[in-house]
Amino acid sequence: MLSVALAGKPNAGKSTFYQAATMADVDVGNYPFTTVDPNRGVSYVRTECPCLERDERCGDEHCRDGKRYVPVELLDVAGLVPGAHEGRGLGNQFLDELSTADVILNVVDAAGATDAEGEPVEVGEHDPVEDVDFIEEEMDLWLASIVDRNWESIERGSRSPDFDIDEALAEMLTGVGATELDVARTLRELDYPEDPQQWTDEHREALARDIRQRTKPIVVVANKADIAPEENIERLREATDYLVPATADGELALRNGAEAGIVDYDPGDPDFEIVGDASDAQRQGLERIREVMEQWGGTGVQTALDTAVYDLLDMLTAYPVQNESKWTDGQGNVLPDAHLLKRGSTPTDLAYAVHSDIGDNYLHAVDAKSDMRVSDDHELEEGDVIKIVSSAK
Ligand SMILES: Nc1nc2c(ncn2[C@@H]2O[C@H](COP(=O)(O)OP(=O)(O)OP(=O)(O)O)[C@@H](O)[C@H]2O)c(=O)[nH]1
Ligand SMILES: [Mg+2]
Repeated sequence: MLSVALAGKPNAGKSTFYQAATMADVDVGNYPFTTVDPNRGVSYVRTECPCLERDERCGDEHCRDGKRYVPVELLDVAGLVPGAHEGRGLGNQFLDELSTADVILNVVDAAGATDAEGEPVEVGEHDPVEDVDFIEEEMDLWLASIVDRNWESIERGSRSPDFDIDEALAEMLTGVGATELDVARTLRELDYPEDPQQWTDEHREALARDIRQRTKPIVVVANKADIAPEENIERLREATDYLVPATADGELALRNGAEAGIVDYDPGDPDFEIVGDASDAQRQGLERIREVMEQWGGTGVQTALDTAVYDLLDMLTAYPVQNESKWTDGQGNVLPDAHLLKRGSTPTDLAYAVHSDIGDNYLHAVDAKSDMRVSDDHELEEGDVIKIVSSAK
């Protein structure tokens, strides 16, 4: 499963975000290092279900009236402070836990109500833009330290006659979540000596930085938008490529409210409706959340996940079926599976995502929307429904 990790300084709202996005019970507190052991759970990205193109909704458990929720793993780890790569705070342990992540959500306290170490201060006292840069910096230095630690063994390996520097680096870096393709692309960009003895610290840092950008891209979540000065959010937007204003607290209240039957709200909706009995205090709280949602187009929690997966990682959703006219699996379930694939993926890639046997024995594919056979190099599109014909038993 695709893995999204929440990173950020302590007390920024990572666990609140996690709780809202997974509905799991975790510790939340207004002090640094509330979270020590990582939380790992299932959350969802939201897209339009292909069943919207048909007369009837598919009725799948992950589809609510055409709003399709596709599972991803969500990881919530301890807060990160400056110097974490050298072990400050809960540094190293935290960073190692990010190895499996495909994309990072850097949760920032946009209100500036916590200092660099996560201690509470007055709203606006801390500049949240600093929290954007230091996370990248810490992650780069962490990767650089892993490269450093492994360098001796690479040097040792270079004495063997069939030593290949590209292979040696690929072996080391796949350990932190890079694919062979990532490493190949990084090495193509960099200018570096063949002999590991001639590498300088700068070479190693450049390698680490490039691999980090490729394997751990970052969306910045401007959290606590409900109390943040608007100017902070605008400056954050200028300082980063992917920014999503959010109120994790607000999302949590809405999900709890939906569960209790007080509000009608699906994650990612731009608004909600009060449908049950709510006390005056609850109503007031909900109306406050509505104001924030009106300003930013929603609570931002779902948008942050969607931005990370669909925009930054550039993925699409494809739906394998066995029956191309009914869009069902062997048991008659309509659109039972949704797979996230990189844009540019082909039906063969989808076949492998379903099962390696299906991939190995792939024969051809049929686009179930047009009922036409598609070529092997056909690039899948968002919402494609595909029947894979394979000789696998
Ligand atoms: N106003 C406001 N407060 C929030 C929001 N999200 C979280 N908080 C508060 O921020 C504080 C920290 O929340 P946590 O979720 O524990 O933060 P964390 O980043 O997991 O903290 P550590 O585990 O210590 O690193 C708590 O008091 C939350 O209630 C939000 O959207 N708005
Ligand atoms: Mg936490």
